[in-house]
Amino acid sequence: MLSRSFLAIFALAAEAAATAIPRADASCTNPAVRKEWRELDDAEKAEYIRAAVCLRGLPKEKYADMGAVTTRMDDLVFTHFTLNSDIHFVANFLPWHRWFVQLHEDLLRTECGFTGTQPYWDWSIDADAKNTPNSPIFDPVTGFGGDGKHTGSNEPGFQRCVVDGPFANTNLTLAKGWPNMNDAGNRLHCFTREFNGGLGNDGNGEPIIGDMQASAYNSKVMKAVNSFDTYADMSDMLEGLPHAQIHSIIFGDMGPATSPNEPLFFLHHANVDRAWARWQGRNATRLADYTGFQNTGKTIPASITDTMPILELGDTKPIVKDYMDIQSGPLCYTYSSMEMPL
Ligand SMILES: *[C@@H]1O[C@H](CO)[C@@H](O)[C@H](O)[C@H]1NC(C)=O
Ligand SMILES: *[C@@H]1O[C@H](CO)[C@@H](O)[C@H](O)[C@H]1NC(C)=O
Ligand SMILES: [Cu+2]
Repeated sequence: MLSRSFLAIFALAAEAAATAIPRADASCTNPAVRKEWRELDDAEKAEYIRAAVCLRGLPKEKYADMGAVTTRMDDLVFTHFTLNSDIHFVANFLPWHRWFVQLHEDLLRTECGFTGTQPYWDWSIDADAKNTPNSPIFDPVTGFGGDGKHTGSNEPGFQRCVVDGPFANTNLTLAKGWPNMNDAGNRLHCFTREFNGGLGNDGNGEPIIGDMQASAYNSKVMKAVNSFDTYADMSDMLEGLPHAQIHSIIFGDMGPATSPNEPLFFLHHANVDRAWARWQGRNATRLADYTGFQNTGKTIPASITDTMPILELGDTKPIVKDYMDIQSGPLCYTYSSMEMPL
C-alpha cells in the first residue's frame, strides 16, 4: 500500500520533471503587464513613442563593416533581414520573435530610458469592427501615423512616404524588396506604408483599401489558431495567416524582411506572442511543446534544446527552451488579456 502510493507520487513527479521548464530565476512573482495600445493612457503612449523614436536616432553598435547599417534600430533590422529564412516558416519563428521583442524592449529601457512596458496591438479588435484603416494605432497624434502618401517627388524611394505622426518623413537605409521584391537591401528611402486591401486599384490607379482583409485576422481566425492541439499546427496557422496578413496589409516597410523598420512590427509581434502564450496557458505540456523543423525544407527536426541564430546581436545564442514560458528564466511578463473573445 505504502509503496504503491510512493510509486504513484514518484511517477507524477517524474512526469512533472519531464514537462516542466527549468527556471533560471524562480522569482517571477510580479510579471510586467503588456497592455493593448488602446489600454494605454496618452502619457503612456507618448512615452513608448518617445523611446521608439529615440532608438531609431541612436548610432549603430554592430555590423561595423556594413555601410547601410547606420542606426541602433538598423542593428535589429539587419539581423532580422539577414536571418530571414532561418527564423520564418520554421519551428523557431515564435521563440525567436519572443526573444527579439524582449530585446527591443530591453534596448528601449537601457538606451532610451523607457519607463513603460512593451504594448501590443490586438488587430482582431479592428478586424471585428471592420475598421482597420481607422484603428487608433494609426492616429497621427496618439499613434504611429497612417498610410503613406504620394509626395510629388520623382526621387526613387521618396515618392510615397508616411507624412503624419511621430515617424513621418524619416529616412531609412535598409529596404529589402521595396518597392520591388528583387531590389537589393541597401537603398535610402523614406519610411513608408502602402495600405493593401487586396482589392486591386480604383479608376485613378489608387489601391482600394476596403476593410484591409479583416477576415484574415479577426477573432474567428484567432479562435481557430487557439483550437489546435500541437505547437506545429498552431504555429503554422498563426504565422501563415494573421501574422503574414498584417505585414501584407500595411506593406511598404512592413512588407519585406526589413520589416522591423516599421515601429508597429514590435506591437504586432507582441500580439503574435500573446496568441502563443494564450494557447500555452499554464499547461505544462504546452509550455514544453516544441515541434516542427529547423529549416524551411523540413529535413532537420527541431528540438527544444536548439540554439537560435542572432548574428552580432549578442554573445551567446539563446536556447529555445529558455523562451518557452513568458514567466520563467529570462522572461517575466504577462498580457493584460489572455481571454479568447466570445
Ligand atoms: C532624406 O533623404 C533625402 C534624399 O537624400 C533628403 O533630401 C532629405 O533631406 C532627408 N531627410 C532627412 C530627414 O534626413
Ligand atoms: C494541456 O494541453 C494538452 C495538449 O494540447 C491537452 O491535451 C490537455 O487537455 C491540456 N490540459 C488542460 C488541463 O487543458
Ligand atoms: Cu520576422
